Amino acid sequence: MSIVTPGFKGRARPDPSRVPPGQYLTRDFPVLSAGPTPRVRTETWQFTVTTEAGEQKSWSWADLLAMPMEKPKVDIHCVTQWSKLDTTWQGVSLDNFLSDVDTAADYALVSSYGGYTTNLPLEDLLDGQAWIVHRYDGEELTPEHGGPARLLVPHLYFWKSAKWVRGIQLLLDDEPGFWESNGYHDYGDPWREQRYQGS
Ligand SMILES: Nc1nc2c(c(=O)[nH]1)N[C@H]1C(S)=C(S)[C@@H](COP(=O)(O)O)O[C@H]1N2
Ligand SMILES: [Mo]
Repeated sequence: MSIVTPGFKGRARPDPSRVPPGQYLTRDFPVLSAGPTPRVRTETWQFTVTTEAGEQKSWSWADLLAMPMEKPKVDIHCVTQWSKLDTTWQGVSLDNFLSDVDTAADYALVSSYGGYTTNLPLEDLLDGQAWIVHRYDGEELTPEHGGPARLLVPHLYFWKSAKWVRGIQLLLDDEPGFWESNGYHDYGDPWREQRYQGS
């Protein structure tokens, strides 16, 4: 008996249940940054949630490390068409930061050290769908990939996963972030190929 893999040509064949349309699989981890990598020290790192009323709540690095840790294993999909399966992270679910916040907001604008921003509906950050992660593949998250900590929202294109995350502004009205102001789709669902505005 022989094991035959039809059509195998040395490149991982995309499994359509795991890999969204128009994506290919990669084993390495490309770095995509719109500007220089900011060097953020954990001693001064803060993560701040600001409500539409201007109320703020901040967490230090020590606060973050004391929160319930999860180890999400997720598939990620970049709009430039690479996908990576079963990536392993460690961090804190956004539910821990947002559940006690008094807000009527439907939208969130995430901001990063270095000035990057990205927007998404608040509900996409809740119910175990998003994390602040500080470890990748069993190691500290490197600065190139967003260390000391980044957002991870794997069900949307990876540009929504802000590196060097600094805070979240809760908003009553949607406000486009950096790429969303430059032609990328407002929502960015990889399964519906929402790459660019109008798609
Ligand atoms: N702060 C910040 N976050 C960012 C970006 C960026 O330029 N700045 N690029 C986004 C894009 S387009 C992608 S595909 C992913 C890339 O993450 P990686 O470099 O770890 O692969 O980060 C996203 N988060
Ligand atoms: Mo991207």
